[in-house]
Amino acid sequence: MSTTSTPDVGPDVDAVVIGAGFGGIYMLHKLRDELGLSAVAFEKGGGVGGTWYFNTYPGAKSDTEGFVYRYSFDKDLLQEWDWSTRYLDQPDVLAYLQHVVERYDLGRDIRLNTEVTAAVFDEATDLWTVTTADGESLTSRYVVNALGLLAKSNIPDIPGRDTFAGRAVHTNAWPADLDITGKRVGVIGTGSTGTQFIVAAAKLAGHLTVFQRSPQYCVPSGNGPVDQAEVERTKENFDAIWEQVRGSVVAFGFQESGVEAMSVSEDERRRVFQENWDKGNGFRFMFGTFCDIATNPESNAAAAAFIRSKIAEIVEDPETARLLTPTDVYAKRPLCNEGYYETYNRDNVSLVSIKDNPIREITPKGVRTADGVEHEVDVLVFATGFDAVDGNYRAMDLRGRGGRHIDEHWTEGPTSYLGLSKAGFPNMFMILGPNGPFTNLPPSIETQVDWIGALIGDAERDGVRTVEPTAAAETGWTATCEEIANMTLFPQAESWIFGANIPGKKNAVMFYMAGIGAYRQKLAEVADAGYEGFERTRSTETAGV
Ligand code: FAD
Ligand code: NA7
Repeated sequence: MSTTSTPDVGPDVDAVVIGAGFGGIYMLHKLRDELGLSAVAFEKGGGVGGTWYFNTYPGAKSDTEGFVYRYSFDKDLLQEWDWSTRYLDQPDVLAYLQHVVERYDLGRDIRLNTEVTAAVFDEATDLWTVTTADGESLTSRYVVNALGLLAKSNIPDIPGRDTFAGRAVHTNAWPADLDITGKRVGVIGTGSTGTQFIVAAAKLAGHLTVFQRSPQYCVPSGNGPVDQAEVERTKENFDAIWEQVRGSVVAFGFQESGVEAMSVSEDERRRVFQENWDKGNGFRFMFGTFCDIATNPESNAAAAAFIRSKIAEIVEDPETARLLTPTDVYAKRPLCNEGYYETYNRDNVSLVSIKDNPIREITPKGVRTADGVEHEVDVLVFATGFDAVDGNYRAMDLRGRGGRHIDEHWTEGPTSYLGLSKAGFPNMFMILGPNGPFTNLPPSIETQVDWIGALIGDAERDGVRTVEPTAAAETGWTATCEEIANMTLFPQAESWIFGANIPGKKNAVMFYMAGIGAYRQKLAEVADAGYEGFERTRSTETAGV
């Protein structure tokens, strides 16, 4: 550890947290209530909850089963908070997060409606200056970004977009006063959000027109009511459940399979696929059936063929079935839903394949496709996803050492050390930063918050002035993530996981795909080795501590 003799200018607060979703809420609690630091969180939304504050579109819900889509750090809260459906509807998750904020009285240190526009590190003082959209600035020793990895909306720049005379909305900014009952609704996008919206909107809209770019592999979610007896049984088992989750791969609360798909007979494969189709859940279908669906092309093709056979069985109109049937690799974030393909059997739903018949323009009345047809709608919904992972970082004037903007560091795509720190950005941390784990996210968020909290706690105890990863450590972690990702089939599918959904975005590995268990082990090893890969400085004033 080196020492510096920079002057000790007092900060306004010890720590700033940016964002008040699952990540920011727990981070604020950790810093303030467990580490005893002064901390403030800035949130650009008008309420806490992040994803669950903004995504209020019809059908919005978790696709992780509710019993593991929550925090695990508070055992009393686990026993107190009930659920009544297998997946959590958006209002339920929002109410839960609001409850957590109230439970720990975090609201007094959360500034809502406050967007951070800049966070700049000053090498003379070793402090961050954080500036908000209303021009206010404050200094802090630590900055933790909890900006969300699926939080910066992607709204494609389709010609005529601004001429539409009806309501045009992105699902991540659903207006409270928008009721689609009886209306003519168009939706662009058939990802996780789009499929949720389509199933729900079909039951409300007068007519629903789906503009589909890519057909999707979607399995049933198995959603339905959960009775109180099952809730109580789960509560009794929570210790074992969380232990399993933390040691697993995808952290979805089921045991991943250890069996290779091609090691069993075709009949047995079909039986296992059917069994998991009946149980429901996208991650279960991809990781709970066989261990190599996401890695072995032959196994992947078998799973894909099974789903295709289901589409053929379910969808009544052969041409609609053909358009809904994917032919590519099954390697996007796996989708699940209740009755997605069945929805296309409804009279009030029509499908337009914009791969074959592209959107030419948006008109005042609706959407015109290449065949000249103008699809008239009252409401046009962009379920077009997010500038994922690094989008919200680049949106800020975020500068580390030497005044270098984060974009200058991330010319080849976003990188990090361990998904939570960045070389050249001292005392700055990230929750769900680039190359963090690809899992059910709350357990990974908790893992990162706990680890960052321990690192900051140790730094405080040891009189550390700055802590940041070395460039070599970051390069090593990036190489590890690339190596692991390239062992999977995910890079072969065009999706947000690698940035392929944003025109002009550099395709890059953005996740650590070895699972939460391996990730937690790596974090433990780094900490046990005295925060291997991190450089720490101490001020002369505290050097003797
Ligand atoms: P977020 O909840 O995105 O919060 C980030 C916050 O930072 C936002 O409130 C944002 O306003 C704020 N912010 C960003 N930039 C600034 C700034 N410059 N200044 C001030 N504030 C800022 N994950 C799962 O694991 N399972 C699921 O079932 C699941 N379902 C999902 C369903 C939907 C519809 C969506 C969109 C995502 C889903 N996700 C799911 C991913 C989900 O985002 C995470 O599970 C989790 O909610 C992320 O929490 P977070 O705090 O990291 O980010
Ligand atoms: P996704 O998964 O990125 O899906 C976005 C959808 O929008 C997808 O079907 C895209 O087509 C489509 N899209 C995107 N841009 C365009 C343009 N320009 N034209 C037509 N269609 C377009 O985002 P989601 O919100 O559904 O899900 C993101 C995550 O959030 C999800 O995994 C959950 O964790 C919650 P494509 O299929 O790429 O051809």
